[in-house]
Amino acid sequence: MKKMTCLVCLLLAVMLLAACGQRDAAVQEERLIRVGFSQVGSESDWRMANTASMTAALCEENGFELIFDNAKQRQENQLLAIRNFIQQDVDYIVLAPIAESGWDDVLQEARDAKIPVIIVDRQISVEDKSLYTSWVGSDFLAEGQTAVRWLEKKLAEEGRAEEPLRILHIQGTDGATAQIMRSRALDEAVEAHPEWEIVAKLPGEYTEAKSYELVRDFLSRGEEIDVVYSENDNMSFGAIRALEEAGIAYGGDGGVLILSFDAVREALQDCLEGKINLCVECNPLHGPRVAALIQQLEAGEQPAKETYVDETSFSSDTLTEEIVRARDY
Ligand code: GZL
Ligand code: ZN
Repeated sequence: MKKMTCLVCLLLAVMLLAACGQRDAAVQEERLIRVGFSQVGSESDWRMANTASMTAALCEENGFELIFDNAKQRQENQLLAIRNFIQQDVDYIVLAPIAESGWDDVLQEARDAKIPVIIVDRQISVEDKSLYTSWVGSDFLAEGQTAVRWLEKKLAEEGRAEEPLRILHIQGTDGATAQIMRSRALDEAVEAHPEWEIVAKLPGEYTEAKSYELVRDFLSRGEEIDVVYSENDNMSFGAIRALEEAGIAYGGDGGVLILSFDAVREALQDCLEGKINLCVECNPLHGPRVAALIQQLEAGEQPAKETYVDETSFSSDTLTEEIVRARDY
């Protein structure tokens, strides 16, 4: 009898262990990867598209629990968000940095807490590059060079090469990689073309409202311009509003040439209608790449340190209705 009782106990114990194992596996299965994402803000159409892409990819169905923070274009809010993520002991921190500098201390705190950090979009400049695991974003210098090459070609086609050229430069948020590099491309071009002149650099902070105010005030001084080099589409929309109010022709033949960055749908529509001459694409759809990077890390793999996204450009002679309609942002 005694033997029988021991056998039944043994059987029960084995069944119990198996059940726990399954439960653990199920729990393991269900355990979501907790990601804290610090986003710059909601300053532009591009930024909204980037947020949509990130939140769609880092969703529960894909195995993630996303903790999202909108820093409203203030770095101190991003530092606070990252410290909160560390307090909450997330599995990963994703940072879309507003500017390149100021991250060394907070990323050291993340490393002390053994939380890997992934950077998206703009870059960061830190003493120790091992403070972040990986970066996904654009080659902003190449974007700027695309715009400059297009301008040189346009001027040559119009027989205006080597003629004096007055450029109004509307810059994005100071210290953002997109601003630094798109500006560098223009500055290098002005170096190469002594007949080109940047008549003003306006700090548009990537917003339509700020750009409109600055361009309106600039134009009220009566200075003539030939080109607007605008470091994102929303600032181009603001500049266009100011040009229209001042009764200055733009976009088409003989008007002020408008070069813009991001290539969001509204800008492509303006390009199709001959209001914007060139839209240089900046791809905001980083969500799937970041999700894949995290899955690689979960699988114990070492992802690439830097991943550049593919980008192109559009001008009124290459754009079609279909391209604009197909644009999902
Ligand atoms: C570029 C991104 C810039 C966009 C702007 O990757 O950082 O910030 O060009 C956005 O539209 O505000
Ligand atoms: Zn020249």
